[in-house]
Amino acid sequence: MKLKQLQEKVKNQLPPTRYEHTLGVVRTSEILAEKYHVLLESAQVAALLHDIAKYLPNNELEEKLIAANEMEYLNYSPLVWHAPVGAIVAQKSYGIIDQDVLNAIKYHTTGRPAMSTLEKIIFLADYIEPGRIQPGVDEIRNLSGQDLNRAVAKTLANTIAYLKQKSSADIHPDTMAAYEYYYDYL
Ligand code: DGI
Ligand code: FE
Ligand code: FE
Ligand code: FE
Repeated sequence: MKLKQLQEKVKNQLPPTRYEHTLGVVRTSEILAEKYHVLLESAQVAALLHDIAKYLPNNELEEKLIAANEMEYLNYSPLVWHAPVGAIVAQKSYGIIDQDVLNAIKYHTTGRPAMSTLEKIIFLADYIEPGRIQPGVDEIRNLSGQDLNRAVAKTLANTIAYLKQKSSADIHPDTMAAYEYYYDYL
């Protein structure tokens, strides 16, 4: 499928505000891909599809996780389920076979230790795209242009602090493991 066709299909699948967010992630990923020498097309496809499962009802997300043998996610917040399911949908319904692209979608919410450059780009672009206004986002926008690992470390620190303050007890272990891995870059 050509990028324009893919974009049309995604547009028809998402509410307008989420599609706007997605286009913000695409643009941000393009800039980072150029800067950090990642294949532009991989960044565009991963960004376009990263939230493709965001509006599936929880019972459908649950079904898809079980069918794909990814039950561990069910022990954690439903807010993270759309990421692994997004990778499943990208493969099954969009014919994506590039494992790096699929991983970038799968880990865009939690992160994980030792991410590929593409994974880091999607993880960060999701956090810093122009529509985002959370506290500290400008610092991470600046860091993203200087040092990807440091930007990832800071994003994980901010996300964990935010989740703890919301008293979300069940922070996903990939998020914690990623934080431990990237902590030295802070
Ligand atoms: O889908 P988006 O809104 O674009 O962004 P996202 O995929 O990064 O989702 C982030 C939401 O997930 C945010 O509200 C925080 C929440 N969340 C819940 N549990 C966890 C979590 N995020 C991380 N990183 N780790 C968790 O364990
Ligand atoms: Fe998401
Ligand atoms: Fe995110
Ligand atoms: Fe997103």
